[in-house]
Amino acid sequence: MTEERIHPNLVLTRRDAIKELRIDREAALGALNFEIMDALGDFARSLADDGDCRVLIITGTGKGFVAGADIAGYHGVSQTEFDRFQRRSRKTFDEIAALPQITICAVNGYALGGGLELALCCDFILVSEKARLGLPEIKLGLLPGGGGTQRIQRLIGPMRTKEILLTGRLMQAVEAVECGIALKSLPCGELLDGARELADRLAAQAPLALAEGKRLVDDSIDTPLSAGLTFEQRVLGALFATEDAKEGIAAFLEKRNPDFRGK
Ligand code: CO8
Repeated sequence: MTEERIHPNLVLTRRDAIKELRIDREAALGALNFEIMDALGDFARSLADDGDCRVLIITGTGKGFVAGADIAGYHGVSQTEFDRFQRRSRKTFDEIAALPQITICAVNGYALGGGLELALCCDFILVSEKARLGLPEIKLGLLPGGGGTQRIQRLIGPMRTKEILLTGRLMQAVEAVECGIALKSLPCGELLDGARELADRLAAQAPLALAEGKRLVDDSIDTPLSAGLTFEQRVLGALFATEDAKEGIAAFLEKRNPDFRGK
């Protein structure tokens, strides 16, 4: 396990094919300023080219995962600067959502505004029992700008989205699981172990099938069913030709664990 501080507020750990990114800005409950958003974008771009990493865990520090955009940092900025941040955050969040790696967000505390939007860019959200999730921008006279009105409704539907968005209330962990935002809720001290356990199970799968499976499901959101079904069969056909598929089938028949190589 190696640990590296890639930015004053971002700590990166690597264990085999799994990377863990911890947002470390406890004094502001993980709030995202321009610099952290830039650094997250740089990190996502470099990770996209890292063929050795198959799973990314994103988590926070203390009682905040990310309590949103840095309100103090944006207070008084010009409209131009504000618009630049919006474009930047859109790009960063899109880059995280498009990562070929499987992404797990381990929400340790407050995931509000941009924090919930960041979590929604991940494939899996696990929450600690103390986590609180919400889109409270309306209380500032604003609305979300990082996908909050869009990505969340694909999980919970338009009516629940409007209720969360338009009241700005915070959800408890149990509600986030019940409504489908989060996969499961864990006691605080078990959150990271739970995320690592899931990461291990994912990282053990055939790498090409893992990445293609994620892409098939994600792309289906914008694809008509017939085109999605055709694409699914093309992907399966291409996977059938891989060395990993031959290895997986041989390992099953020989009653042994497969040794997948990502080829
Ligand atoms: N930005 C900057 N600092 C923050 C943020 C934030 N989003 N959230 C918390 N902090 C800081 C607090 O100011 C405080 O700092 P200090 O100790 O120096 O006073 C510290 O973190 C601890 O916070 P609290 O004392 O408030 O802790 P509590 O446990 O009492 O409350 C809450 C926790 C409920 C999370 C509370 O801090 C809160 O409501 N935070 C704001 C949440 C929020 O509104 N998030 C959405 C932000 S808006 C957004 O994401 C998109 C629009 C961006 C436009 C901004 C234009 C100005």
